[in-house]
Amino acid sequence: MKLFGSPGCGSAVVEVALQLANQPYEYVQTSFWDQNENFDALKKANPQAKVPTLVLDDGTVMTESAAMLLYFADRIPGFIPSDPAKRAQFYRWMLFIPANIYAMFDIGDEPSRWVDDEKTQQVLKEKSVEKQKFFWGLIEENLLPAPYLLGSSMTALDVYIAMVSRWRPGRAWFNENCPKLAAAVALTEHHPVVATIWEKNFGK
Ligand SMILES: N[C@@H](CCC(=O)N[C@@H](CS)C(=O)NCC(=O)O)C(=O)O
Repeated sequence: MKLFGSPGCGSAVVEVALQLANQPYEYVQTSFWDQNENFDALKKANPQAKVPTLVLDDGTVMTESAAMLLYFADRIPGFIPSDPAKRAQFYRWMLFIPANIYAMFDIGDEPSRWVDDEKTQQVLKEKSVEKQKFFWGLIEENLLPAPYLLGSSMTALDVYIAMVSRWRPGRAWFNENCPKLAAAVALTEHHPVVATIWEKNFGK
């Protein structure tokens, strides 16, 4: 399998899933912001040219970080909760995050794609972060970690939140305003596979 990714991007979480599933893969580094010699191959596989993009052994192309996590999840013990009530929460937030929080980066990362005026671009970026804070607040209100987000084992949701919470509005805001989530994230980041991949993606 071939994973198109870039340090600090959504590919981080897919690397964790690939490694926990013992799935060998080739990491191909490139992105919109790092248009190196691999960028054309990324564009060919995914005309959106976004990372992560995963090309399976049979040539099937996958986009969407959450879809990739779910694709490998049934090969990783405990990665999807077995209790039906927890599973309902799991799927809810696994889709809520890309649909809402991650989607805001499409606006905030490159506001010039949306509006021409530079001042308006700055306002748009700020508004996208305000929205993200609101979305984080909803998750914080709804989950009661014990000690992981959905109980005693680390699920795909823990790893996903551990990654997305590294991005805007940033860890300082997250730790202060989402203390329950932050406690579970701290635990997840001690997992040896997560810690190794995080070091490569986010530094120490
Ligand atoms: N919905 C996609 C979003 C992927 C995405 O936006 N990736 C960012 C990097 S973290 C990207 O490649 N952005 C480049 C661009 O917007 O052109 C997912 O969940 O995988």
